[in-house]
Amino acid sequence: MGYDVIGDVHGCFDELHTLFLALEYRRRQRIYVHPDGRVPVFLGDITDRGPYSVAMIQLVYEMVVKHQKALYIPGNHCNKLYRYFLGNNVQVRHGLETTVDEYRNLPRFEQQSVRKQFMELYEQAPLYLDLHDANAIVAHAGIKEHYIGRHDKKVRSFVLYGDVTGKYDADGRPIRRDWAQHYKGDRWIVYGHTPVMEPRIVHKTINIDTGCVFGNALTAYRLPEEKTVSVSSEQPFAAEKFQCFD
Ligand SMILES: [Mn+2]
Repeated sequence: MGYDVIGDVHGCFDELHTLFLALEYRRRQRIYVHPDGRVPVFLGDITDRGPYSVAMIQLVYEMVVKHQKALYIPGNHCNKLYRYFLGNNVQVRHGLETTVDEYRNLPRFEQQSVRKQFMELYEQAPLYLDLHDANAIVAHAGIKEHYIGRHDKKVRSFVLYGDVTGKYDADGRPIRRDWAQHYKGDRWIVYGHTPVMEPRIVHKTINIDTGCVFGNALTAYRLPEEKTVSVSSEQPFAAEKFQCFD
């Protein structure tokens, strides 16, 4: 089976459309399908910050739940949106405000349908994916080798938020440990979550969050080919959002 793992979309529906065409998918009614039956994998954070979060929910729901032509795992933004839809008292900031704005501007019947679709998508999603036939694990913020197979609280927090220290830098961003440096496994770990200017390969890990919503690019990682495909972002560039590694 061929997989196309797609980095954090964050509501950048137009760039996703362009990426699907670059990957030779075709639009069939409201979804995208590949003539060779390749499977798109969304690695979380499909909404927030970008212009079309509601359209992203509808598309991913259709592809994953309704037509079962794609796979999806949640990111931290998905987790927060889910808690918002549950009625929990979450802070509507850090990008969630754009999704909530779009949602509140929908007619009531459409609000109900979008909320129901997202909750169903989220509830059916595994925490991370083991793509056996591609020898790869897909997890939103990555995963340590000895966490694979586990689903406890510690692993759950790691795959959603990454290897955070609980401390913040001068700009208020969480300080993270670089878990990828210590990865020694032979399976690919495909992840996103931390925006980088170029796909970042360390051992057999690859970060494909190339910060589309911050004006850089949207990236897919193709397996088993081990090839990245990127398309340019149409969003304004925000250099300060990108992580630099030495
Ligand atoms: Mn994230």
